[in-house]
Amino acid sequence: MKESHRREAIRQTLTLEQFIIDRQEDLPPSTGAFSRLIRDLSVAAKKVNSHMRRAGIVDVFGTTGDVNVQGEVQQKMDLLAHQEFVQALKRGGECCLIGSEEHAEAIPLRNEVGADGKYIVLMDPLDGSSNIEVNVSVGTIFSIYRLPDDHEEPSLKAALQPGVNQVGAGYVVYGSSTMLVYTSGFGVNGFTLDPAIGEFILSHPNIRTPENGRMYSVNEGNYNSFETGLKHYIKWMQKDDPESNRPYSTRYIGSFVADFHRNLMKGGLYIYPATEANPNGKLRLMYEANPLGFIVEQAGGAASHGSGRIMEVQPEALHERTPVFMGSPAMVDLAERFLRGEMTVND
Ligand code: AHM
Ligand code: MG
Repeated sequence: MKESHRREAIRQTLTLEQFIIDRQEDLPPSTGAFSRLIRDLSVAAKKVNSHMRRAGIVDVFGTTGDVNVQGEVQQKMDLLAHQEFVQALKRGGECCLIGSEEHAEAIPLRNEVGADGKYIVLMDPLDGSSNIEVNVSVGTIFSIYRLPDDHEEPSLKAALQPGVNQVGAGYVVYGSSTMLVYTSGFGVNGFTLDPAIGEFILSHPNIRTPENGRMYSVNEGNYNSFETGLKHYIKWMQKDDPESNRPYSTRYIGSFVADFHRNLMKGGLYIYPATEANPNGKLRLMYEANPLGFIVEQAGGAASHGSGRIMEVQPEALHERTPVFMGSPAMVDLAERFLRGEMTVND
């Protein structure tokens, strides 16, 4: 993205809402339902942001004392974020079914008065929440599907669609500024929250990720339980080779949205592979891998589970996990080659 395009976009003060309405007019026939859905999500994001900005002063730190469906300790902010998004989607009426990382079952909304929404929203309301207490960036991730025509009533089965069926996906990063980045399958655009007016403003139009990068993000503490091909790839990235700009740098925040956002903008590779503790990887297919996979592909990148495209996986359960290799396409391609044993550290 050219800096001059960015500056021009900011000068025009195009709000997220206006941007979506403009786009919608380009794509008739449209009922405006998708625009309203994104607006509802953005309102919830603003509310979560406002809780987060006061964390440390108000009582949102720490755990609820419960364990979520993943067996992870639930943070108070996880629950608060989940409640804000569910409430916004219920109120908005465009969503018929929610799947949330913080809730064991899919949540149907059709029983709500007057609700006849056509969209399914799957989300991780607050990713990386264990980082909040130490003031590290966290994020929200969402994935949007249509209720299939043959499912008049929203059910878990209707939600189990492969990522290629997504009609929208996005994330919010609560970082040094708060940004919402989304795609509806026509490129990727980023909006920065202007706290003075409480609006997301188009600040990063048409985001493209670099073809290659020299940063990789992985929890290297798990190195001993990585498969051999991955060990070779990591050692290869650490090797001295000025011609190919090696060694690369490791950057790992431990907050997927933040690591993903940096790599998207600067080029790089995010890896969460199978490990001994998590034989299918740790990240969730439906809440984390598919939406960020859709975004990275729309920005010119790639998302693989090690031997194929994440978005083509047919999910069998709402909370299922997948290994993740996503980012600059040249780096994802190399990862797959190392995993197939076609390359070794000596290449
Ligand atoms: P969460 O959804 O429960 O917050 O867990 C997902 C997080 C990601 O944000 C992050 O990339 C990963 O877990 C870090 O895991 P690890 O501490 O094993 O490296
Ligand atoms: Mg989470």
